[in-house]
Amino acid sequence: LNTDDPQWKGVSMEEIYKDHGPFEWPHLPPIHPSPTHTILFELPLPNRGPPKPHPIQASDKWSQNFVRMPHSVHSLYPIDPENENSGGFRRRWEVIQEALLQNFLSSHQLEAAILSYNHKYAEKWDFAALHNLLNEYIDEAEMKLCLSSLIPKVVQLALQLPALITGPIPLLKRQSNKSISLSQLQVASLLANAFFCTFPRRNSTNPQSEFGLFPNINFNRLFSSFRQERHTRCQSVMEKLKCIFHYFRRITTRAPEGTITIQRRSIPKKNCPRWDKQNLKLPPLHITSKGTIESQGAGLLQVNFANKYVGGGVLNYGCVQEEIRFVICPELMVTMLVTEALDDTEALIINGVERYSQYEGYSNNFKWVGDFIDETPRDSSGRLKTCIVGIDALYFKQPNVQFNMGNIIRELNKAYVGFSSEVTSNTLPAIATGNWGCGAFRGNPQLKVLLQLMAASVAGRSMVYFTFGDTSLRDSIAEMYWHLVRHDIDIGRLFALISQYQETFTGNCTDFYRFLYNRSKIKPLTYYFNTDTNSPKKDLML
Ligand code: AR6
Repeated sequence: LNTDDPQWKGVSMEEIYKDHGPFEWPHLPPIHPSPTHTILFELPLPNRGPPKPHPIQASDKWSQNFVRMPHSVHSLYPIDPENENSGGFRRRWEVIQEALLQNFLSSHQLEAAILSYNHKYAEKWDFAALHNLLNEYIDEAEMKLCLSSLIPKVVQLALQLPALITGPIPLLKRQSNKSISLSQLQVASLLANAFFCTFPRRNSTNPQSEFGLFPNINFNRLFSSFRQERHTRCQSVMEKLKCIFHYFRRITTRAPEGTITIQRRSIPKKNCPRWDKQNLKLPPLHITSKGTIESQGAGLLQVNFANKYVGGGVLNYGCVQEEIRFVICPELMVTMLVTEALDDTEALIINGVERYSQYEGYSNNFKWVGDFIDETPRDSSGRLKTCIVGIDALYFKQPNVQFNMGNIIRELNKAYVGFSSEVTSNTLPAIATGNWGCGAFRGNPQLKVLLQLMAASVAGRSMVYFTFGDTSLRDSIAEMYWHLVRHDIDIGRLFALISQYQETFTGNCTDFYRFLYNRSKIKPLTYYFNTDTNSPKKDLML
């Protein structure tokens, strides 16, 4: 073990980067149109300025397989919303334009404008979080600046949607392998529309409705996430809103010029690896208690600890890994517009999103602390070389359920789908991950790290693991890792050991590593001795 730097164990970062610079690896081939890849801007990219929309001649598809756009000629609204059946209909986009093109003097006027084209929800939605942010949380001068300067710019951005997005946006539905590339400016306009809650058919809470299996996209949920009895969680809602306002400030000050690609990957279960038959060894591992996936995982395949409804609680009270990533890199939220809930063998890969905010703290203590200039270089298709993969772990109410082989295989397959790549190369970027499924979803990190390592091995990648401040977890994983490596335990054998553990399982998963040590021939010295006192462990003295 390397002991020069007490923060990390395993192989060095130089070895992980294989003597490349962090950004020398391509994650994806250049953007190229194909039946499974929709590109909403013109190629080749201009030398400067934002990409031009594609196609040049706008086309509007109002159907099940595409985003129902707020400016579609098919999106209609009753002329007399109080009395839908009497007065006929007009284009909803006209109502939206009229409502938003005004000088807002208060957050309540903004609320009234949003409700004027969402009449059905006037009684259901409240805007308590938005009111609290503007009228209590920030000072009066800031509030005035926001309403008089920022909001009109966000309105302009939202209303440019028909000029910016000229092609239909396909939905990334279940069991499909599809990609969409958009410019960052197009994403900004879509998010400005989400901010003003203009997307039609996306507000029903009925799971049977057309978009019942899609995440929320309109921001009304976030604007209403403010209840006094949830005081501590409300603070993080305020801070998330600050991140989002900051993003809009940045992109309305200077239009972003890059592009992003969203890719849904779906591998049928029958094509997932036979875990009992794998004879590959564990991949190289760098494990550290310091740093975060988004900062120290630069250039690597960064794991988003996702919800099957991507974005999780970002437009609600949620404020853990996924939600924080989504508010510091708000372009990620556009995935919520297009991605149907992920199935067991599906993942979502996003290339090119930019980070705009610095933060500190976590969960209830999360705070926006200021601007962040993202220095990540771009690839030849205009994407920042940031690659994020969303994989949703299982939620375990009962800890022992996670050792059922069905669940073990589900998590192995899920990680494998996220980590595998259509590019076959022996220099795939390593995975930057950590306690996936072990926070809100209550999994066991000692098990989950092994499952992620097994999937990484079969996918042909090394791993950088962040224990998020936990030094004893780092040490226990590093010790187990070297033990397995020293004993030449391959993936199939490790799978068999885990399944034996599950058979003898007594309902208490704290003895999992002990079991693994026991079943392999030679035990590490720390199995017998307390390292701090160098004395034999009492419970082993019998
Ligand atoms: N870098 C490295 N490790 C981190 C980071 C980070 N930036 N942030 C957190 N961790 P959690 P889950 C560690 O609870 O259990 C969301 O609502 C930290 O130890 O976010 O898979 C999603 O939308 C933390 O306890 O992931 C899902 O609904 C652990 O990672 C749900 O949570 C797990 O982070 C997923 O829950």
